Amino acid sequence: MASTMLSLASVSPSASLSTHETPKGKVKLGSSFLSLNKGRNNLFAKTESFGRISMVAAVNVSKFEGVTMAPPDPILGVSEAFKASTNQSKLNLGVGAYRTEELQPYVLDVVKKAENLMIERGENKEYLPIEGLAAFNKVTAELLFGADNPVIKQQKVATVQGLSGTGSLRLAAALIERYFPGAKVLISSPTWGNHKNIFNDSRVPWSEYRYYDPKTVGLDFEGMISDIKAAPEGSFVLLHGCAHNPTGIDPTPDQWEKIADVIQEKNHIPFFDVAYQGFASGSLDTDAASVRLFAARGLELLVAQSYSKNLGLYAERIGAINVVCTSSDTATRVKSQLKRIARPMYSNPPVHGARIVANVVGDPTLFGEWKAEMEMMAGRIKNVRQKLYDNLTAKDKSGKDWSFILKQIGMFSFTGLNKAQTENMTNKWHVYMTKDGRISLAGLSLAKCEYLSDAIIDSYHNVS
Ligand code: PGU
Repeated sequence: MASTMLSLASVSPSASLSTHETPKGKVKLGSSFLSLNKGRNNLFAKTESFGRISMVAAVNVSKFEGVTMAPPDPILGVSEAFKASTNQSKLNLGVGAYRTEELQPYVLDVVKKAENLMIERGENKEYLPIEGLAAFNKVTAELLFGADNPVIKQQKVATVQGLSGTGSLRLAAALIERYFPGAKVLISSPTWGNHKNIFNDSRVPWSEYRYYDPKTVGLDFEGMISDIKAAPEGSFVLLHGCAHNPTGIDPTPDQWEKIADVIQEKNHIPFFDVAYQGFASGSLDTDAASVRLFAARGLELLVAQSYSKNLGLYAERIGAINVVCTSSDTATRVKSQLKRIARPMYSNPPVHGARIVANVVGDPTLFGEWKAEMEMMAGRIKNVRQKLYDNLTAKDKSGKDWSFILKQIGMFSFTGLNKAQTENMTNKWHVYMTKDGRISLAGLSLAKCEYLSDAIIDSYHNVS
């Protein structure tokens, strides 16, 4: 039904809204900016002026007419497509989320015990302080650096609870945008796709450093070093603390030392993303070695942490941002600014996951049980990795060397399949995976390894 309405919106700019054109086609409304698309999506463009009163020919026009359809997320969109499939053989190897051998989600026993403790104690649901739960912030920094680390003892770390790894990275990005205007963040090529979104939305410029070498299916160490060296002095260098996503390839301890050398030489600031502590090697300490190496050099650094994977707390959104400073005084000021950034973003963080982490890490018995469960999860992934390799080697008669799969660590395998091949995996074999060729081995069972091998061999050899 057509409807016509009279609008006073454009009687005169000053009579309705206090607006004015800015050079970039943006209209300032009070102190915020509203982007108005020119042409057909612009509601204002539909306005015809009749002297001081304007007619708007609005034929059931939505105020959101100019909003275009966003593309599906390259990772979480895969889960949506998987859910929509009715095929019996379907396999979700997209998102990095741990499944049991029966391909069911897994809630850790220690998490259930920690939740029971919360009920027994009759914990309330009052707001947390802006910086989060104090008991959580204490244990999370200790877990990362080690309780005896001088940076902890000397209170040089500003720790603020964040909305898991993503939210913690976002807080850090906002801090960089505010206090290091124009500074660039260097990210690995490739990296977890959301890194680019986080820095784009935070208006922090970024560029890539070489990381993966498809020829060796390994680390392009020379390329990495020379790109970090070539970056403007004082850049932030984003590093995956362990279990690099998506490649599953980490620098060796010796290479970490050399990376630290060049970062130090160039006065860069290391910025770690630690989303898999304990999941790479099965040991929390081993997986924190890269971060501790940088801290031991007395460098200032940022570390975002996540408990999505290692405690299976995906939906609880629990993690932290840690900023190691040269003095406790600086750390106090940095923390105050992180709080200031968090307050208008989400006010204060959720309590449930924070209490779980605080209860598990803070209790020696539960902590020991957690380590055993993490080893079990990391062990299951290693078994699946081995079985997949065995099946590929036994079934593929072309002589292709699949041993790179065994060299990769963590939840993922970077198969080297190209976009067309991954599409074959999904369309023909109902194997849901990201288009960069990554598969999450955490979503694979021993029973499904043979089926997956058939799908990979077919896609690899029969699709170019
Ligand atoms: N950093 C890296 C390197 C990650 O791989 C992930 C999760 C995160 C941070 C953030 O995880 P949080 O849940 O916010 O703590 N990556 C997974 C999960 C799906 C996604 O893209 O968020 C993945 O499949 O790559």
